[in-house]
Amino acid sequence: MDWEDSFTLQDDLPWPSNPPAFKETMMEYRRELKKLAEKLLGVMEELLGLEEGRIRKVFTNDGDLEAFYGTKVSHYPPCPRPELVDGLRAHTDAGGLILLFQDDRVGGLQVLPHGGDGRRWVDVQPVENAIVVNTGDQIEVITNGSYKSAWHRILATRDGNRRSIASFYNPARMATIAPAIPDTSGNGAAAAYPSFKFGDYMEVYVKQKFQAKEPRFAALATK
Ligand SMILES: O=C(O)CCC(=O)C(=O)O
Repeated sequence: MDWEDSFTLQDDLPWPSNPPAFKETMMEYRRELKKLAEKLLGVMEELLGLEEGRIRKVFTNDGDLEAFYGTKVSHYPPCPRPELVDGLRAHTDAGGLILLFQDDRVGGLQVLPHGGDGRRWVDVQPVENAIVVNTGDQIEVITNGSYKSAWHRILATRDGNRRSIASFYNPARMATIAPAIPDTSGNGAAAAYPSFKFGDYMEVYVKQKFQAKEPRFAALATK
């Protein structure tokens, strides 16, 4: 259980009609964030030595499909017993690039840095007008582990209402995901990621979201 309420916005789903400016404002926000996500993917491609647009091509099966783009609006209300429950339990995100506009007053987001002992959570402090960039499991596969998906969680708090808006730029469900660059870890086959359809990955993810990601990759490798 998580101490969170949320709803998801997509262009082709019904939208709340109240307050009246909500839809127009959020549509514009989503448009701008989508442009930012595509720009950031371009920067990643350049840094990885991939041709321009390569990750987008993977997400869309070479332009035949539409990348998935959704926005999750969350509210973490005050919790009388925060020692018993998380706002949102630790997980990595399933998809591609996640752009998070988090509350600028009420904290709670923590990440588990790579290269640490794997147990020390670090606060992502609220910063006004900042967007937190997070990479999901599909970016880990496509980059062959160069960009690992980040473990994160939201702590429940006794005081304050935390709000956040997370925009998910993900592959199409029928897109085929596979590493697009060679493995540079030096671990050989042990570090290899499988190839699969994103929709098949999601079927495993919904059942195992709050567990280690490696068994999810392994489950897809045997399909
Ligand atoms: O609410 C947040 O700040 C992050 C939400 C999140 O991690 C998620 O929905 O996967």
